[in-house]
Amino acid sequence: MLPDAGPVDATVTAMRARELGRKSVVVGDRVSLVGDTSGAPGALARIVRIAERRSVLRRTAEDDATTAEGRLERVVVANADQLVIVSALADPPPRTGFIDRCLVAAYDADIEPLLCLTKADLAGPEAVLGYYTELELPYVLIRPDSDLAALRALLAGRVSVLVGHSGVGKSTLVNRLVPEADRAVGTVSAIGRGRHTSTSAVALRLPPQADGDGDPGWIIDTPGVRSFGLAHVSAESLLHGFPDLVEATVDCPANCQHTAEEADCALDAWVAGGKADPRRLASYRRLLASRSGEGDPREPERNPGDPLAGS
Ligand SMILES: Nc1nc2c(ncn2[C@@H]2O[C@H](COP(=O)(O)OP(=O)(O)OP(=O)(O)O)[C@@H](O)[C@H]2O)c(=O)[nH]1
Ligand SMILES: [Mg+2]
Repeated sequence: MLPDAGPVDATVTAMRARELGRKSVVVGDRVSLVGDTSGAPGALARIVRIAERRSVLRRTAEDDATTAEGRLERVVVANADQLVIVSALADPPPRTGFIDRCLVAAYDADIEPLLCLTKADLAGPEAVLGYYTELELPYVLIRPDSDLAALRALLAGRVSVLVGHSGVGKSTLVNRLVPEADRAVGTVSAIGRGRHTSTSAVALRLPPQADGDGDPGWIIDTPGVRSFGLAHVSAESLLHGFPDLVEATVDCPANCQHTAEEADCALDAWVAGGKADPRRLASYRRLLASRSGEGDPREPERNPGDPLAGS
């Protein structure tokens, strides 16, 4: 918006101006427009400037920075304040390895995480929550008939982006939060994988809250992802996704890589002393290994103890 244009509350169709060069505009970007910003049918404006981004959530297709796919970095959204990690408790089953990856991405992008456990009518949250006991990770439980007031309060005043596997219920939730959103909702096939019903990210303004006139916030629905590649995150930053482990590493020898092969890595004693869950250390080391090409690429995000797909 140009300074002299004044505020306009309309849905405006705009195209990228040539002067933007190769810079891409992503969902969540704040942009300056020129031309017809009336929002009238057929009106077309031009995007001439992208404002500096407050946060950038990225992912790579794969973990491997040595391959073309792995280096292909996608900006998922700009300017998000909160990463809502959506995981179904069943159908498809939760994958703590995937949640761990999202946590790494959130801390790396300086976006606050919120764990959103859907399909609580199908299975209980105990196993997933038990795994994150030491993290003080905020969470909400969603079932088809659940009251969304607590979630609305957590979304108020912020830009939140939903991420999760296909079929976990992101669009279903968006439709409940924003009744006029009309996001397409899919079915989950017998093997527990959704069919990627949503194909692009969309930001929607949340309706005003019943009890106040504050900013209700924005919610961004995204297409389901199979994995959350972290090739763009340095090995050191990976650890920030594991705040329950990070404290231990002050006792590590210089240049400790924190892998299972490091004889004196302080993380082993930390876990043996009951300071953190051994499954979290295993997950961290699995992530480290996947980035050096040693992990199992077929199931990068399943941790032992997660329920098995289809069983
Ligand atoms: N039992 C149960 N089913 C749910 C719940 N939430 C969503 N579903 C169902 O799960 C299926 C998939 O929901 P979607 O909202 O399309 O999932 P999505 O995460 O948007 O999937 P993609 O767009 O492919 O990423 C639909 O059949 C929903 O009706 C829930 O809380 N309980
Ligand atoms: Mg969807």
